Amino acid sequence: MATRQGFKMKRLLVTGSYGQIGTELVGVLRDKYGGENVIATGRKKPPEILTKNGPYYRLDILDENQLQSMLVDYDIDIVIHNASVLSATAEKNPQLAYRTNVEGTYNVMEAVRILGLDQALVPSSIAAFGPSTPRENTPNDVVTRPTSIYGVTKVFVELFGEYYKLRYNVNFRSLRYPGVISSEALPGGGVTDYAVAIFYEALKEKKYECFLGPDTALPMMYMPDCTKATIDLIEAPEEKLKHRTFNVTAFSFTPSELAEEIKKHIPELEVTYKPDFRQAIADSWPMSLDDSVARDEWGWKPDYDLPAVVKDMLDKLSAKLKISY
Ligand code: AKB
Repeated sequence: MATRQGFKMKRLLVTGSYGQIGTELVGVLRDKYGGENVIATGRKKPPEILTKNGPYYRLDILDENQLQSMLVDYDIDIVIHNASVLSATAEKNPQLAYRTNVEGTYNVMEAVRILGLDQALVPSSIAAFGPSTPRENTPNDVVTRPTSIYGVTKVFVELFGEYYKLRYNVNFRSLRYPGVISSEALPGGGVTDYAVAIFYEALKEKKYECFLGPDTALPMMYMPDCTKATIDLIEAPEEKLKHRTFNVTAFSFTPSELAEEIKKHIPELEVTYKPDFRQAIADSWPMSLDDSVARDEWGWKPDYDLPAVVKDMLDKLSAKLKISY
């Protein structure tokens, strides 16, 4: 087993690792903790990026015996439970969202409790908020009464994790991720997916039809900030944490503001708007977040602003798609 200065390196298991966040998070974790110390898992055949520097295993998060055996067999200390059905897909199949997001989280928390593991990090989302939450500069500790099934499952994650901390002293930690913009894996089934799709279409077609209206502001961040926030929270000293669940954000923008920023590089881009069922979900979420609790307790601070994200996304995707701009 890999050691650093004579100490056992932490071993981590990531569920849902082929998802938008997992795909990049696993690589960053492996750079930090060593390839063999980060076990990527999921239900599908993984992309090469997840198998080249470390192990990947098939794991069904609803199979609690398989989960517990794997945690024992690989001597895992920390579970990052990313497997989740996202907002738009969840709305189409609430029963699937319940099973994956609620029962999956139950299985993870139980395994961490029974086996006495060091930590469970289970992401939440801006979807935990709802129409009765103040939508501007939404505080960390405020009413959470979501109207989407995805949001309902994320409130469960937060409250169940915090209950396990209180009742069993399980080291539960959670981030309320905003929309995440990324160049490696496509997001799968969220309301904020437009903020990635628009880059592909801008490069390929020079036009994009957005499923949200032009003025729909949502909190967002770039993937390098998302992976940084995740690792910083995992590593935050326990004595500094007064909360277990944290708002994190980098900036907010509307589809038309994002389009304007992309047009600075691709002036021909034409964006049209045809809101669908995802609009109502977006309208129930915060427009901007107050993440001062994360900043105060564990030093959260994003590195990327919107112009930097747009430039970096266009550079990365134009190389990947072999389309110059
Ligand atoms: C989604 O749109 O469902 C996710 C999220 C904000 O949690 N990206």
